[in-house]
Amino acid sequence: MKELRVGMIGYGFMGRAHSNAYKRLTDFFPVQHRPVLKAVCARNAQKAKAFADTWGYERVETDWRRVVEAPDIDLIDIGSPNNTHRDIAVAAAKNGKMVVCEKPLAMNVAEAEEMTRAVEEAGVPNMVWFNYRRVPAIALAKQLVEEGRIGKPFHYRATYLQDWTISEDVPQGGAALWRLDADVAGSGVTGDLLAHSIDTAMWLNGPIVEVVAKTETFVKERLHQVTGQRAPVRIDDACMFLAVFANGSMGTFESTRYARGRKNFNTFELNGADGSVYFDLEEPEYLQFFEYKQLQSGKKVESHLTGWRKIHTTNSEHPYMNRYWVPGTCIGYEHTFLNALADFVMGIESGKPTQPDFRNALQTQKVCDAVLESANTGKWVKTGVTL
Ligand code: SOE
Repeated sequence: MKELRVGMIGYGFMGRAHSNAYKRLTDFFPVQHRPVLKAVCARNAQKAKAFADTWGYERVETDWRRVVEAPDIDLIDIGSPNNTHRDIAVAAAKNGKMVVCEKPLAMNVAEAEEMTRAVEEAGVPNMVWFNYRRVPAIALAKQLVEEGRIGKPFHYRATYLQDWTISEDVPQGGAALWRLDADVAGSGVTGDLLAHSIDTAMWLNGPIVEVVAKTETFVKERLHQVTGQRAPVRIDDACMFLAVFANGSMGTFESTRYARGRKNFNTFELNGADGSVYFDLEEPEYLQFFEYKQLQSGKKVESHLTGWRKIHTTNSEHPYMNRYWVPGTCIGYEHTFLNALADFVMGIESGKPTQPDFRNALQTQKVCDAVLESANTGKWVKTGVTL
């Protein structure tokens, strides 16, 4: 077994999700690399120490530069806020480290391009943690598309709804709430939630070539946790956009943090000539599939039996499930990160890099930027996606 020595930047929600994946990797997947949790880095030494003690990191750093330059680290994991991604990724690549980065890849396309150039010039393995691709039901949807079971696609429909910022008393900025601060997050729901929807959509249905969007900021001013002052809110609280795919199909995307009762409601439906698939993260182990058949072995199908199938994706033949438990038992949110890490490590070992890498995630960034530009201008915007 080779060691995969990890330097983790950030200790929040994603630091935990990724750390869990490193710790469980070799328990579930037959890989040749054993992750070693070398260092965790955060500006707050006390919090980083508590994190290191909980998750088993060997040491704590407060300056990320020391981690990306450390000779005993192979892989830099960027789980810190969005405005730190570019500098850390570029420096890590220059130091010859592998880089795995939380989504969205960057604050904007210019940064994402610089990061992509840096990892490609350095020739280092890289990945963006778009974890929902690794939900077995979503990976099964991809398989059905590739098997030609959806046929010519017409419509793609995605929603990503949450409700945690409805109260005007929620501050912006600082620990846990940097997602509301445009200077740190880059955007609101577009980069945070729609980036997931766009990544899934383009994975299943190909490039999005043109968009028109509308955004809204419902609460115009919030207390800023860092400055202690009330300040204008500059992120998009909600975003809806229409999309045209390169294959000629049409898409609608809706995201908000103001859908009372919706905590992490991430759904999509793809409708084609021969079938449709529907997924809802509130029922994560199910993929719904409608198969349209007129003739079967020359005989008319029994049309009174046609209908949606709700496939419980927990059998060993379903994506990733042969690594886990017996049929009928399900896996959870944390396993999507474990599956992503396993794909990344198997990609290094096989020499066939896993997706989405930085170049692939750059395409999602292009769509996000086009959506925000369209929301500003009110016009259709070409994305320039080159998948
Ligand atoms: C935001 O609330 C958030 O934590 C996103 O940042 C994650 O990417 C998403 O998966 C869950 O919601």
